[in-house]
Amino acid sequence: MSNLKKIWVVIPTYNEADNIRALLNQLLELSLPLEILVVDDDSPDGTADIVESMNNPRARVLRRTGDRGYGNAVLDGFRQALKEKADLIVGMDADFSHDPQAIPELIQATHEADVAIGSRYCPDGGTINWPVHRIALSRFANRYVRLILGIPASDSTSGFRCYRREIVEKLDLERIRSEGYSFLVELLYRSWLAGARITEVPILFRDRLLGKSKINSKEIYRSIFMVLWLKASLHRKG
Ligand SMILES: Nc1nc2c(ncn2[C@@H]2O[C@H](COP(=O)(O)OP(=O)(O)O)[C@@H](O)[C@H]2O)c(=O)[nH]1
Ligand SMILES: [Mg+2]
Repeated sequence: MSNLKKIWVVIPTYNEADNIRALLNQLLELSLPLEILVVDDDSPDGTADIVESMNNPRARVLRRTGDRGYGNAVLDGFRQALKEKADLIVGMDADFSHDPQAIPELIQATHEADVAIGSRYCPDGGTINWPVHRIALSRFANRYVRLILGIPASDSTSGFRCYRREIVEKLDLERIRSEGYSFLVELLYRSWLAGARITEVPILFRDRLLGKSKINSKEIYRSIFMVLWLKASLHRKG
């Protein structure tokens, strides 16, 4: 049944020239008919040109210009996937922190769920080589989010997820306010409020070997306030 589904993988990129070709090759080698959309914010290192040079109809690039941003890039990718009739949308990073080999399991999990999260903090999940301050921050963020918003998930900040089309259609994507880290929390919170069944699949998250993280402290502080804003402004219906 699942092989009849149209599955899109949306990968936001900024300066991932060191990773993108190898990642796309791994995705294309999976025995799944994935359609891949790289959403690139005009990376100066030519990430988008690399995707185009691969000349594979299953791996395309959406070039964004203007303000760059992880959240808006993902949203543009999701809009395109909906427009092109994707049944399932997988979101993942380009830096090999999210192992392509976990995708079949994520897809399988959406048989019984609307959102399947590749999770570091459920039983059997974990992180490899991640600096201890990043682990501490991520753990704290997840406990904080759960305490304030009550989303039934142990890893609400993971960007490795598979969504069923029906749940993405229910979200008013234009209304999403956050960028960066809280973007993932907002997307999950809105999904949960819209009635999504959420499930978690354990993953081992590896720190990137090549390229640089784009995290910055301003983003972290903004996210803390954003979670409170979400709590104050959005409520579970019924
Ligand atoms: N299009 C786009 N992608 C971004 C932007 N910032 C980060 N990314 C991508 O989002 C993913 C996660 O970013 P990363 O820097 O690895 O964040 P970290 O894993 O939290 O350190 C990677 O694929 C990045 O290339 C951005 O401003 N625009
Ligand atoms: Mg990363």
